[in-house]
Amino acid sequence: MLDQLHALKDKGLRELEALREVTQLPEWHRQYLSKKGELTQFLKQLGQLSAEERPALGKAANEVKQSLSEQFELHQKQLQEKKLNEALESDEIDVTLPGRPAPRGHLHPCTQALRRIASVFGEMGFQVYESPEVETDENNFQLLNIPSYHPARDMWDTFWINDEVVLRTHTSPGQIRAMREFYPEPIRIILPGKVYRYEQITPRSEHQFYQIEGLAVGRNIKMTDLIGVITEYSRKMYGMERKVRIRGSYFPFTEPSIEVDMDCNLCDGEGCRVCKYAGWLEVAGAGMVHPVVLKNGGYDPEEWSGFAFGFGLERPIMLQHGVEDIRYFYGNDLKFLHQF
Ligand code: FA5
Repeated sequence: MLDQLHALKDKGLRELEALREVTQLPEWHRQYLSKKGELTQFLKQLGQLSAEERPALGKAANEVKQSLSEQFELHQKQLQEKKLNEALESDEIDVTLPGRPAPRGHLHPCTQALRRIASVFGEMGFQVYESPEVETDENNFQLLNIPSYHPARDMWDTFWINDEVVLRTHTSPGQIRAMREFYPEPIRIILPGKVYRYEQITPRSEHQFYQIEGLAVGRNIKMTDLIGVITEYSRKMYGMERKVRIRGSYFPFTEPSIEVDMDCNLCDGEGCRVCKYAGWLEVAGAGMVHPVVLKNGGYDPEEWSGFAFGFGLERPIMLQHGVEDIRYFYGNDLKFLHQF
């Protein structure tokens, strides 16, 4: 019987070696190692042996079973590897090559700054309010105390859609929309967005740029509140070392009016093209909301007061990052944009 057993082993191994395809393996396994396989059938005969013969033959049979199982797994692994290699060689797509990295974009420097600004003002309790870029002459000018004959219109000439509709020249018309929407509640909002001007393009002036309007309306709001908010904002945004200068100014929709300048770090105050050789760059207009504008928004100026400001977005970024020409922001040059 021992001879029979060894013959079974030799036959199994020989046949296993001869197999060339993975698909042939289950049949071999069924024939030799399954419950109905030849080895199991052989083991069943052990019961007929005498008690002396049985242990030696049982042991030998188990060794054969183990050997066949090991060889089966080894051969299976080899055939699977062979199949994979053949597939890789014959296939046009090599799945083992590293993938092409997808280039990751990032936010435009203006969008990054807008988000940061919204968060800094958010900490001071200001909500973001959005208003349209295409505006009526009435909102953009008339209700802001700029009638059709007013000389201030020259400063803010823009692109006209028709006689009554313009691309807004500033974010200030949003003040009227917000007041009419929020009345009679107090207001604390910022209005970020694009504005358009009929403008001579220079290193510091574009014909389209971003502004961030701010508006606070309430009882007892004073100029000192405005200056406090602007100072806090500049420090949080640009650091304590940035100098801010406040000058008296004029806007038809604020009274009194101020302008806010930042020291020019492009030239360290020496004077350059961007700051027009002044050492300071004008970054915002502001003031106390004019009583006529409050009234146009629905608020009684005897009871209510408010402040408003309008920042340009690009100029402070120019100062912060040493950008020498505002045109870079809209030139779509990736060499510029990748730096932010
Ligand atoms: C205004 O637009 C007023 N609406 C601001 C305001 C709001 C005053 C609320 C009072 C109350 P001004 O035209 O100065 O003001 O523009 C405000 C800021 O926009 C400027 O300080 C400057 O930083 C920026 N700015 C103006 N023109 C340009 C331009 N052509 N290119 C880039 N930035 C500009």
